[in-house]
Amino acid sequence: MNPYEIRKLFPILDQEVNGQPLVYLDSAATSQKPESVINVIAEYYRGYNSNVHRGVHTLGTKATDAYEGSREKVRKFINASSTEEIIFTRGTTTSLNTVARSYGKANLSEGDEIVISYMEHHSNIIPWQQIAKETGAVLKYIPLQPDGTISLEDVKETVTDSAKIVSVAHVSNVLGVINPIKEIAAIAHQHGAVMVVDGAQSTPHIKVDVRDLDCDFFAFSGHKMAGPTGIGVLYGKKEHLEKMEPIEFGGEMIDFVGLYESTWKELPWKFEGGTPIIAGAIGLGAAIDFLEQIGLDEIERHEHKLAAYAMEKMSGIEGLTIYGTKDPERRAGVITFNIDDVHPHDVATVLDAEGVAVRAGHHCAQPLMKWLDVSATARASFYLYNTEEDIDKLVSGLIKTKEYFSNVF
Ligand code: 7TS
Repeated sequence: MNPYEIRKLFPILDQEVNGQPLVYLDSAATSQKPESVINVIAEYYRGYNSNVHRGVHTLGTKATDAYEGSREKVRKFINASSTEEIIFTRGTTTSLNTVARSYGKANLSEGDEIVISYMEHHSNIIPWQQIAKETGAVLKYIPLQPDGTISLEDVKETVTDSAKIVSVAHVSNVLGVINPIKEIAAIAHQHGAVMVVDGAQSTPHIKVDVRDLDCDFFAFSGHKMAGPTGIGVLYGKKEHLEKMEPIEFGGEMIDFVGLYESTWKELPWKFEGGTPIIAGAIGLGAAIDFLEQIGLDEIERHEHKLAAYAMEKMSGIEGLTIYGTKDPERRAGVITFNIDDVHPHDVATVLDAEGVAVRAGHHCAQPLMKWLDVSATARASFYLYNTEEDIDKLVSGLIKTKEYFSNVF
């Protein structure tokens, strides 16, 4: 299927914004959803909405089968060994907080080191800052190369025997750079640290194999990969999850409740307190079906091609700076940029008038903004439904932006 055909499967894209056909270039914030995912969620609510894991009635059994069926789809999608290693959460943020609050709290003490990088999203910074404060652990940062990539030499220098946790994004939401997680995990393991991966921006775009990466934990969100909001995943190696305490207590996650003591269900349910995100998990399963039908390799190839095309066209615009590596093979479909003397919010506003949706701001990565020495940037991010025509509209919108602001001042 070519991107023009794929685009037709996303009903939201068939509309005009400000009198112009919508060009959606903000998929790193959240992706659009295909008709098939929307239908599967509606079918659940219309046909078999019921709570899971409780009753023996027919609707409840159907809902449980669909919910647990999605867990198996996730397992296969990331090549985990067992569904016991797949925990449904609200999203990447909740998944990373769970690792910090549960694994971190139990395994960190005074002087231990948590190693992250300068390119992390706030969701992979703040949980570690907080747990460092509580436990007396120290937060350390892997520096970046001038092109915004991570060098393994720097990882080797930063990760020492004091490191207990190394947590790095698989793909940066700002620079689009794909990090060498497998190699970083090997270094972490040499020093006895666990490897945590923020996969929010990789799972939608490139094939993820948690066993090949040999990471200990892997977090991602459904809404960035054609699925609904409010659902995400925490993968963890069974050997860790078995020893970890839940962080949410209540219904669903218990085995036995006494007056003063209680025991927990087995994996993965001990981490899923309360009525789970049933419609979300079923929708995520449908999103995985959809992405697998197109093929992750095909999606990745398409995005590399679009990124290369966009970078070539955009670098022809005088005064436009693209941040991060210029090698399209090392980046996913995210291009972050600024135009000299134009605030990124103004760039986004002029583009919006042209029907082109991009994001402007700090992209929840303020330490990276500091490293780039900017307060904000504009960001165009692509997905499987974007076309070269979309990039052409972005580029003509950027040229208009430049013209507009050079006439104003
Ligand atoms: N990690 C990365 C690398 C992200 O890009 C995001 C969201 C998160 C974690 C948090 O995911 P959540 O689903 O729990 O919110 N990134 C963005 C973004 O770039 N623009 O809006 C949200």
